[in-house]
Amino acid sequence: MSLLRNSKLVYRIYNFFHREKLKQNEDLYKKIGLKKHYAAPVSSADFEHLDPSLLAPSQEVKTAIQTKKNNLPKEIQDQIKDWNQNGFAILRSFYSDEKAESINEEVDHLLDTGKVKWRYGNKIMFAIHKSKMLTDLGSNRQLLDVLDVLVGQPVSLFQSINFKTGSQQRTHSDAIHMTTFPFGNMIAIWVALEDMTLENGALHYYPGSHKLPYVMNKDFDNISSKLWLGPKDYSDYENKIQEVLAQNPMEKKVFTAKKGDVLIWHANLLHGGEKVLDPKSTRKSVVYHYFADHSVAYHEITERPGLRIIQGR
Ligand SMILES: O=C(O)CCC(=O)C(=O)O
Repeated sequence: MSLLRNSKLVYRIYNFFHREKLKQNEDLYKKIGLKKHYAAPVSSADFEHLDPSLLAPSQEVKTAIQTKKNNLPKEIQDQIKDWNQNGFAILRSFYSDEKAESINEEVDHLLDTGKVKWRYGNKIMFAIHKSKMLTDLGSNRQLLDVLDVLVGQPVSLFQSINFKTGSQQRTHSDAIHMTTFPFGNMIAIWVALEDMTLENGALHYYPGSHKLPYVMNKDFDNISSKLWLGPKDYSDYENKIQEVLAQNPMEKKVFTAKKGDVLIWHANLLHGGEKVLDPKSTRKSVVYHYFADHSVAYHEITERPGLRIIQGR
């Protein structure tokens, strides 16, 4: 990591000028009695002494969520019924082939017109800020209802990542990138925009792994100081996850999805991208991440508060 990227001060100055986007956190800090400036670095260490029930959904919210659940089509209720045990759910053919194709055309258009750019090699980050079509795909009414039901409270779209080739990302939990207090109030969906094969770097995941303890900075000795982020690299985190899996052997599943299928995963479900065996293959997909509205949102590894831009519906 470069010196600038490792400096807490740089992030703090940036955050200072984005108070509007940090308003949810600011209000929630007050509610839970956390004495912290809205622009200040924040990490799991800040919440260790706090009771998660401080931000538990009210009875009114619980009742509204139960009503939503009862109103979901029977087919979807069946598809999500093992969520608590598995930490994932698959909605087959949730989007039509035509919808997936229109998104692929939109992504090409965004790239051709320079509205979005590749980041970190093969990712398009936050295309939702440039495309209503992509925002709408991730804010589909029925989908949001399902996510609200799974998290147990209303969630809003936060971020999108588009891929045209396999990510080949090593196994991780999103909770190291997008974290909440209380834990578990982030949820993600992954949409197949074409058929997946064993050659084009399909997504993999470990059913039940969401029940493993969250791996946070302190768990791989990534301890920050007042001015600097912790000294470890992201690969140290990935190595730690391999250690956790060696100590807790689990079945790995590879999602050979069909175009239009959706995989939903829990904030702490371990997942990643398989090796791309055919270098000429494409693997078009989009991931969306959502935060519960009534949770503090932050990025554990960079200790930044979550700048929430999209209010969801
Ligand atoms: O699409 C993939 O292969 C992995 C994506 C992923 O792990 C993520 O966005 O968290």
